[in-house]
Amino acid sequence: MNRGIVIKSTGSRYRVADEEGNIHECFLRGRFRVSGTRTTNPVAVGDHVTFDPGEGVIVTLLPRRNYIIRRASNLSRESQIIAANIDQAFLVITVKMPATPVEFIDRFLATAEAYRIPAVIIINKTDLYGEEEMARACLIKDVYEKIGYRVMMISATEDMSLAEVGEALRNRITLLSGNSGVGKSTLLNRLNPGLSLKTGSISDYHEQGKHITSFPEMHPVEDGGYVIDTPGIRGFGVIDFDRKEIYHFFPEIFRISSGCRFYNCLHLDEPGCLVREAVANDEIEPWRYRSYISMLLEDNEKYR
Ligand SMILES: Nc1nc2c(ncn2[C@@H]2O[C@H](COP(=O)(O)OP(=O)(O)O)[C@@H](O)[C@H]2O)c(=O)[nH]1
Ligand SMILES: [Mg+2]
Ligand SMILES: [Zn+2]
Repeated sequence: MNRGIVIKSTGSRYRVADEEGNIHECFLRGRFRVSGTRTTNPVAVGDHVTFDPGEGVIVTLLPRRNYIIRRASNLSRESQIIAANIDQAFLVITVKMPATPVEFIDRFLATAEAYRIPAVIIINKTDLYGEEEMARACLIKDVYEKIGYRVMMISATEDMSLAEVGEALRNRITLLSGNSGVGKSTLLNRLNPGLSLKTGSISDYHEQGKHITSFPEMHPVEDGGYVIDTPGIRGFGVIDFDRKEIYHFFPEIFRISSGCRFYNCLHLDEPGCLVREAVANDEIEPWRYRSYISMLLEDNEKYR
């Protein structure tokens, strides 16, 4: 029996890379079951498996360190596993063409925190930035670095700081996210010229339409490791936050919250709230607080 990692899944067929990097096309026997999960797909990219290379059959699923899910459909209670065993999540953002809203960044980071997956922010297209946009990019870098996140400023097309990104990807499984058009495919192509992924907003649009029900793919990076591209999937998919816990996933808010007067303070309008005080004193970035409140109130509606 060989050990391998699933690098592509189409629902019924699985592409498995063994420890030498050789590729095997495999399937699951009809009776293959994974106990305790209610998912439409028992095996996902990133899964470690044992398989029989002669028959091309996946025999066992090895324990997962983590996995991320989305609901199979809006009406369904079943969920689909997007990927398993993720080491880190990279969010590609841009200040211009298109401008990524900070609330989008904050939701992504909060979800990564909830999954306990380290997150990194990559600010791309710096070659396009004038003085004003560069100041904005530096402010974003500063705000998130102070919270404790790693932030890189790059240009995928001009080859600026790409070695740093390549280094951070080495020997890890990385989920790559970001709005359409920020340069994810361009970045991956630069890091692994063998990939030749389609780039440009038009092909991207097509891909999103086409792949809505499909599965993500893992691409090898040159010096070892894999990047999971998630066409048509927004970041981590959905997560059902418990509204009382959302602030746990904003590290700088969580750190300060232990000093609030009430142990169950939601940092809305409670007396003796140190979080609001810190926002007023600019110790907490006001946009981060607004993102938190926005998630909190949205959740509120959902649970009413
Ligand atoms: N000027 C500039 N354009 C870029 C950069 N990275 C990507 N682009 C362009 O942005 C568009 C969208 O890139 P793409 O990789 O398809 O974005 P994706 O939707 O995130 O995969 C393409 O026209 C790229 O050539 C960059 O660093 N600088
Ligand atoms: Mg793309
Ligand atoms: Zn408070």
